[in-house]
Amino acid sequence: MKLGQWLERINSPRDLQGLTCSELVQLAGEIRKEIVETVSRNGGHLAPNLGVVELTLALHSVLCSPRDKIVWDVGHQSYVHKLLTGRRKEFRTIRTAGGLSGFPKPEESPHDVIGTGHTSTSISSALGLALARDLKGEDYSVCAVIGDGALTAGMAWEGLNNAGHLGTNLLVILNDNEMSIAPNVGALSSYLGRLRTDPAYGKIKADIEFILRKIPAIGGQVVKSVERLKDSLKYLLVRGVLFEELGFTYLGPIDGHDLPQLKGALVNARKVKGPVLLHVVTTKGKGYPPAEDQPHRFHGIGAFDPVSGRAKKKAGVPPSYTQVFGETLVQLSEEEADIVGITAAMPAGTGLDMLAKRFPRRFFDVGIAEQHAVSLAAGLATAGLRPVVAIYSTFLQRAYDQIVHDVCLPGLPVIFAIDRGGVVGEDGPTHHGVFDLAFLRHIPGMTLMAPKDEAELQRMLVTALRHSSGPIALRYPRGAGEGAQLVKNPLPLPIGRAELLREGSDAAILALGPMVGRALEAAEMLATTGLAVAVINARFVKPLDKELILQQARSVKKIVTVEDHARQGGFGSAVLELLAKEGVQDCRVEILGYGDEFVEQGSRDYLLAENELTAAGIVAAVGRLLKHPQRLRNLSGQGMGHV
Ligand SMILES: Cc1ncc(C[n+]2csc(CCOP(=O)(O)OP(=O)(O)O)c2C)c(N)n1
Repeated sequence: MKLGQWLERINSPRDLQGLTCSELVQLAGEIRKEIVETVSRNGGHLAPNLGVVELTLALHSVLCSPRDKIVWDVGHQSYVHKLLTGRRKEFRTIRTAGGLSGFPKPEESPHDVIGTGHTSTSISSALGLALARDLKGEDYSVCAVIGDGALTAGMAWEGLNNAGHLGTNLLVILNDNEMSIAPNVGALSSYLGRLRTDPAYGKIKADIEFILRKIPAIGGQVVKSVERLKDSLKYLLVRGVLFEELGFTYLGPIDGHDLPQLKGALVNARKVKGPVLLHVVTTKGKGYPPAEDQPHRFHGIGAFDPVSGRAKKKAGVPPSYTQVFGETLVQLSEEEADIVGITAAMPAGTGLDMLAKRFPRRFFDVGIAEQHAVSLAAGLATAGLRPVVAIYSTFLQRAYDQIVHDVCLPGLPVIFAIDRGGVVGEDGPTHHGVFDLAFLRHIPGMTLMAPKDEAELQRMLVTALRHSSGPIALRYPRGAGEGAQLVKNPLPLPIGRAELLREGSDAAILALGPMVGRALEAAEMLATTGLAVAVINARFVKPLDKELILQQARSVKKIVTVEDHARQGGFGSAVLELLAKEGVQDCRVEILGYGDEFVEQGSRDYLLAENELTAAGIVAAVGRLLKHPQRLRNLSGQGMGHV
C-alpha cells in the first residue's frame, strides 16, 4: 500500500507549516489509514492513536519540536507523532525486532524527548524539563499530553501539585476520552464527566451572574458578607476549579477533533503565564468504526483484518494463563466468600473481569493506581478478607514499597497474581516483566511460586488461598498455556517442594515456570547422545526446595538453571546463594536468563530464543558445563520446534 499524497510530503513537523486546515484534514485521513493498516499487521495500540490524530497535528503545527518539548504520557499514542517527525518510512516496522518502538524512544529521534511506557509520569518529567529551561535561562515550551486514565494515578497529582506550586510555564494537555483501557473509573472521572457535559453548568452560571449583578453595593458588615458570598459563588462559575486551586489556569473543554479550535486553543495557551491545563475531549478509536464501537478491544490489539476489524486468531491455541487464572478464581470464589479481587485499571488484561461479572461487589477496579491497590489489599486482609491483587509484573514495580511496608512487614495474607511475568514481546523493555523475582525474593515473609503450566497455575492459586500466614505471589507469563489438562478441583501444593520430573546422573536442569517444558525437551535431546540429565520443576523460588537442590548439586555436580527473568537476583541467583551458604564448592552452575541490559522488543519466541531460553539453548548450556561442545553442537543448532 502506498502512503497518502500528503503524508508522503511530511519529513518533519516543519512541512506542516504551509498546509491549510482542509489539507490538514486530508492528511489526518491518510494518517488514520496508515495506522490502521500497519497495526492490523503488526499489532499495537490502535484506538489511542486514532483519537489523537488532530491533537498531534495541531501540536506539531503550533509548537516547534524538538526545540519545544512534547512529553507523551504512556507513549502508546505516539504513532502519529512518529509519522510526523521523520519516521514515516520506517513506520511499518513498528514493534518488530529491530524496528521502531511502539513508544517514544529518545535513541530513535530527538523529537522523543522522554522515553515512556508506564503511565502518569509525563507531568513530572515535563516539569523537570521546564525547571531546567528556567535555570539555564533558555526559552522553549514544554508540553505534557496525559490521558484521563493516566490522571487517576497518584503520580500525576504529585506532578500537578508541584507544578502549580512552582508556577513555571508548563502546558498540560488532558486528553479526555472517558476511557482508560476499560471505561475510566473513580470520582475524578465523574468530575471530568461533569466538566465535559453538564448542561446544568450553563444555567447555573447564568443564574448566578444574574444574582451577582443584582446585589447592591451597600456599606458595613453586609458588604463584607456579600463579598464573601460573591467569592464563594464565583467558585461555581470557574470551570476546572480543581485544577485552578492547584495553581493551573484551566482552559476548555474543547473538541479534540476540530483542528482550527485546537490550534487556536494552543496558541492562546502558550500566551498564558504559569502552568496551564488544556482540557481536550477526544473519541478513542476516532475514524475507524470497529475501534469507535469497541475502544477497549482496540486499545492494544494483535493482528486483525482491517476491513472487518476481526482478530486473526490462530486455531487450536490452548487458553491463556490469564484466562485460566480468571476462571479458576471465579470457581474458587463460588465456595469462598472472603475472596476479593483488585485490579489497577486492567480488568480484562488480568482476567479479573470474570470475577467482576460474577461477583461485582467483590471486585475493585481502583484506576491506574498500583500502589493504592496493594495498600487497599493490605486493609482488606487486615479486616479478614482474602484479597487477590492481579497486576502485570512490570506495573507491580510501582508498588514495591507498599508490598514491603504495608503487606510483608505486618505479614498479611495478600495474594499477588503476577501476570506477564517474563518477556512480553513487542511492547518491549518498558513492559517486560523480568525483575519481579528479584524485587520480591528478598522481602522477609514472601512466598514466591511460578507454575510450569496452566494446570499448575490452578494448583498454585489454591495453594495461595490455603496459605493464610503471610503474603504469597504466583507469576505466570503472557499468552497461551502449554495445553495442560485443567482440573475441576485443583489440589494445593506443599510449600517449598520442587518436582523431580526426570532423573539423570550427568547434569541437572532446574527450570522455573514454563521453562520446564523446554528443559524436558532438552533432556530428551541430550538423551539421544547418551547423556542422562535430570529435570526439576522448581515451583518455588522462595522457599527453595533446599533438600532436592542440594542433593542434585552434590550428586551430579553440574546444574543449569533456567528462568524467564533477569539472571541477577532471580531464581538461579537464589540457587547459587544456597550452594554458597551450604558450602557446596564442587558444583558448576550455569544460569540461563537475561543479562544486565534491558531486553529489546521482538516476538516472545524470538526473545526467548535470542537468550537461550529454548530447548536448544539449554542443550548448549549443558554442553558448556560438560565440556562436550563438539558432540552437542549439532543438537543445539537444531532449534527443535518448541522455542
Ligand atoms: C503504571 C502503568 N499501569 C498500567 C498501564 C497499562 N495501561 C496502558 S495505557 C492504560 C490506559 C491509559 O488511559 P489514558 O491515559 O486515558 O489513555 P488512552 O489510552 O485512553 O488514550 C493503561 C492502564 C501502564 N502502561 N502503566
